[in-house]
Amino acid sequence: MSDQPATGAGTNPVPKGWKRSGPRFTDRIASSSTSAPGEGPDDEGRWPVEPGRYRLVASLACPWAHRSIIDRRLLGLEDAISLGIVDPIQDHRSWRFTLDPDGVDPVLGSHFLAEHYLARDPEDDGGVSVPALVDVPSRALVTNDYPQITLDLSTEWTEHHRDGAPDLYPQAWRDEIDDVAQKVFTDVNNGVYRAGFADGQLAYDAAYGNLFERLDWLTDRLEDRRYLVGDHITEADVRLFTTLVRFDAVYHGHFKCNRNKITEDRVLWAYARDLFQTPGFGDTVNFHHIKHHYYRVHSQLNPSGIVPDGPDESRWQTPHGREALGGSPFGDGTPPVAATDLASSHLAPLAQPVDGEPTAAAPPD
Ligand SMILES: N[C@@H](CCC(=O)N[C@@H](CS)C(=O)NCC(=O)O)C(=O)O
Repeated sequence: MSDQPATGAGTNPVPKGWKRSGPRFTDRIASSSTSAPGEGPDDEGRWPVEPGRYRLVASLACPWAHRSIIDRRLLGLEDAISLGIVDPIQDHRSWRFTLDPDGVDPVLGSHFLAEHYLARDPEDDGGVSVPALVDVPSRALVTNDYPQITLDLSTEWTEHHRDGAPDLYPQAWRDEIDDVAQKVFTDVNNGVYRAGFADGQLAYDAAYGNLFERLDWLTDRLEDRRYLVGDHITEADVRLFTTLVRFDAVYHGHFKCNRNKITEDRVLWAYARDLFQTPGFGDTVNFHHIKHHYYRVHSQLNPSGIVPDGPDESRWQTPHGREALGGSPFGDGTPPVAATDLASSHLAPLAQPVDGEPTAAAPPD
């Protein structure tokens, strides 16, 4: 599953313009690696699976990183792969560990994620993105290939999954998951960015048209089935959720995706709330980080830097009624039990509005 924009998506051809850069470091951590424990990648760029060796660096604001946070929690990989959370506000050196004491990541000992991109490639100047998996002993970035990262958490780390972990990428459903995820990526996950960063009216109109056509398609699909593919949560649901949960708070206004809100779509709103209320989803959503990132970093879209107070987050906890459709969230498995405070953590340094703070670099995505 490549997660690259397909051509001919939707019925509105998207003119050239804003384009996602794509991952540049595509090594994998894979059980098929022929490297011994402690060694680097084998000839195929595969690093050995080793609990405790790698650190996932993520932003709670970022929808692409959010996928890996959800999967890690659903699969119970917290003890195997540690998690570092960056400040949602980048500066000209990109993602920072300013939420940690003294601004230093306690495991990696670094101030900036960029240090690990440079440890991997001293010539690297191609941008720093999350999510990133870092090899703790060498401090080098292993991969920022976000679509592959989550698939590998599901399929390569099985030996370290918790008891009762769901199968997020079941063999029998992979073709369908890939197909749905590709459509969702092109028109929804990436579609909101195409609309928000469109460099002209035609590009915006096309992205907007494709986005809402695809949301209508999803509404039809989810009208009488609880999950996107099969009868329990899969990777396809994780990928759709991270965009839906940001939609009304950010994409509707900030990215001009405003035909309607998700709360105004009976089916998608119930579906999104069902997932939100499932352990592993809502408890990883940090609206504070999400809103502060988008509204303060994209100064070309929001020059004032004012962060909106709404929407009312309590609505996410209202009854959704989707149990009546059947299915069960974890299939034969069980929900994660370990608590997480990601939804409310790492707030202190952001709690004070900062007037005249340094202008953040405006990343392309
Ligand atoms: N850039 C990655 C996707 C991940 C991504 O866009 N992450 C954003 C945060 S939501 C980021 O780190 N952007 C900073 C940058 O690309 O410079 C890709 O297209 O492969």
